[in-house]
Amino acid sequence: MNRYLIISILISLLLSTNVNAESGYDLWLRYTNIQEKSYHKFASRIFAEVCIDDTSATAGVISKEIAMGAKGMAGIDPVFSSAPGRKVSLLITTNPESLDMGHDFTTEDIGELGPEGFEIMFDDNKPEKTLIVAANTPAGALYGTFTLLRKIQTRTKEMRIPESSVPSISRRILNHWDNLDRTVERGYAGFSIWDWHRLPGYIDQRYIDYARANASIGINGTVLTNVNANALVLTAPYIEKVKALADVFRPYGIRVYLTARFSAPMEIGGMETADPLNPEVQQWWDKKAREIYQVIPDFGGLLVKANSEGQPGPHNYGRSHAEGANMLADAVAPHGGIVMWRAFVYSHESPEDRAKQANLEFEPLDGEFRDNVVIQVKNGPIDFQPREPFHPLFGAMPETPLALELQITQEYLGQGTSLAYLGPLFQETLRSYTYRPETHTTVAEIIDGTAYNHDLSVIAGVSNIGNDMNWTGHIFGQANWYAFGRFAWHHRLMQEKVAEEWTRMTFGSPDEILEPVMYTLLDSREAVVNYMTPLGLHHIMGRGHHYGPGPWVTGGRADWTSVYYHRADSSGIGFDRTSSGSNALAQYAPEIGEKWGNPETCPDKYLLWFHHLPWDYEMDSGNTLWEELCYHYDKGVGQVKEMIATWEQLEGDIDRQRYHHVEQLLAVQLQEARWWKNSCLLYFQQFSGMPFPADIEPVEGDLEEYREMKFPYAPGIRPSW
Ligand code: GCW
Repeated sequence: MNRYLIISILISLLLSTNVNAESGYDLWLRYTNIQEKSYHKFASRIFAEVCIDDTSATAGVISKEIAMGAKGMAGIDPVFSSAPGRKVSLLITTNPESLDMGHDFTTEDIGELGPEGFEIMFDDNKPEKTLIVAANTPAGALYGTFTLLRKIQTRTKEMRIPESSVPSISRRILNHWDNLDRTVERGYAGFSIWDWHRLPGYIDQRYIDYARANASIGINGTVLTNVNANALVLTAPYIEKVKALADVFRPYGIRVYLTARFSAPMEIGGMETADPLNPEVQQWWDKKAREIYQVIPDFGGLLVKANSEGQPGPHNYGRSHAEGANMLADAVAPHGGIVMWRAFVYSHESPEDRAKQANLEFEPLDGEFRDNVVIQVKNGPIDFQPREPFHPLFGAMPETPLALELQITQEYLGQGTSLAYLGPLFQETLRSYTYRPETHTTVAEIIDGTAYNHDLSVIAGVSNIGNDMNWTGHIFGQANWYAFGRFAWHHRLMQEKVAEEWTRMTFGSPDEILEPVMYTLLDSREAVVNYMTPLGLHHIMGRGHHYGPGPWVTGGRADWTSVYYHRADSSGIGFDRTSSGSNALAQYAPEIGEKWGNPETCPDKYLLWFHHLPWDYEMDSGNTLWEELCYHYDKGVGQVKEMIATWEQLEGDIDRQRYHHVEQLLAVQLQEARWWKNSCLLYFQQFSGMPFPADIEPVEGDLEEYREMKFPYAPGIRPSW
């Protein structure tokens, strides 16, 4: 063998044993070498001499990021300076007024960029065009820098590099459902990344990488703890640990928030009550807030789940949610903090349809909340299903800022084994028309504050992050973290664009990679809807762990059973939420009620959410409802088969490690899709009494066996379940 061959084999061996390179740890921030000559040349020129006209800690983050990007993508080490004036190729400045641009860039524009926006532009005045990233603050400059790096990573043409951007929503927050013992409720990517035991002394590199990843997509807040809260996190030793994290995150523009257990004054304060109208309880919270802010001056505020699923709250003392929220709001207000009070409140003791309960509880309180309270509402009225209509609270509380809570972790969409890109789900929710106050008002405009003129705007995503090497368990789960951040920053983005960005950054740009990965992403959520809960079915997953199908689940709390939601019987299937049923539809604007209230005009995707219809109901397609249901389940399985075939085209084009990871998980997903289809169709057939269409993949298996399957060690659940 010749010498050169041996050396090149050795080099490739060395490269392939670099664990981080292909484990997925680097997420979308891979900065791989640019192959295309023109882009390579452009990157080399831009990153040659970089001036960062800012002295904050964030400037250090910016220069490190640029150094990494320049080295990785163009193979160069930039020359950095901090004094503007001399000739540079890239100027990053937080003093935009000092620029002598002489063209359309004015101080006025800069004013409009606010505290987080940025502008990227070429200074045409200089012969060798300088690229400028200008912002009013270090955070704005950081977002501009990441945007520039993304543009180069995604091979945006030079002429399309200029951009001016301001976030649509001001607080873009991850919600971690992480417990202090490091288990993660509904977490499918290992244990919590917060190593509470070793904090504050030990700063895990993960914290820094986490902050970097979030900043790169504009996330500016993180609630560290589970909404099913543990009061201990509010004690002094934990506040010190939280401070250590806050210090790491600050230069990345990220603030920390915590969940507040409503009964904390009793659990850690030795008090007899947590009644929000009791002056001593109020004083306890005031003092607690002072203590937190003394240690963490930019602490974001508190997130609260009260009087829901066993959590304590103001109802325990006969007080309203407004009285509870306002007490906490008053405690944090002097320090600039906010309270995010969740609307996910329902009780099995109430005879009302669970889908109606949040509106019944919160609508009457509109106008009673303090200015620094935001009501955090899940995207739909039940619970993060593969598909739900938007929550009827959006548009129903004009006096109160409402936050949108999305679930990034795939509790109900296949958990850690399934590929389901949630961009379409996020987009569908954000763009839903509420008809309040105007015909064209969307959910996005309710939450960004423009519809009803609110300053406070919040979007939250329940995190899918854990200590797995690749962060999210399934590598494609990273796309959902990415998509949440991108939509939070700019809620009018197209989910296809987000998918393309993520794909190019994660796997590279050549067409032979881009097209198949995009195809797989874009079809995946609808595939899951089809094989789990088509035509508006919902909440028919396994009890407690929510893993796999469980349409037969009955007994115990009615609103935690499947039969409560699908209502299948010999007369038909679906939940009648029209005026002849629970009338949940009346909580929407009349235009929506009219359209969705009639099965002829209700979109198929919501049909069984709002209607109980006979098995032989004739669908638009000409099929009976039963046939249509069978075809949807079958289609879902077919879509997973196609995803597999598409993925197989990538063998050899994607590194072995990530290829094989996805290949194996897709095989599991296919088994799960068939399991869903077979068990649901066998179960529902008992009621329809109708045959399966001859042209679907045969329905196999034994219903009894499916019912008997147990998963005592499914991840993400509380030991008490
Ligand atoms: O989706 C349900 C989950 C619970 C969760 C709850 C909530 C944190 O099954 O695990 O509790 O919602 O959002 O509060």
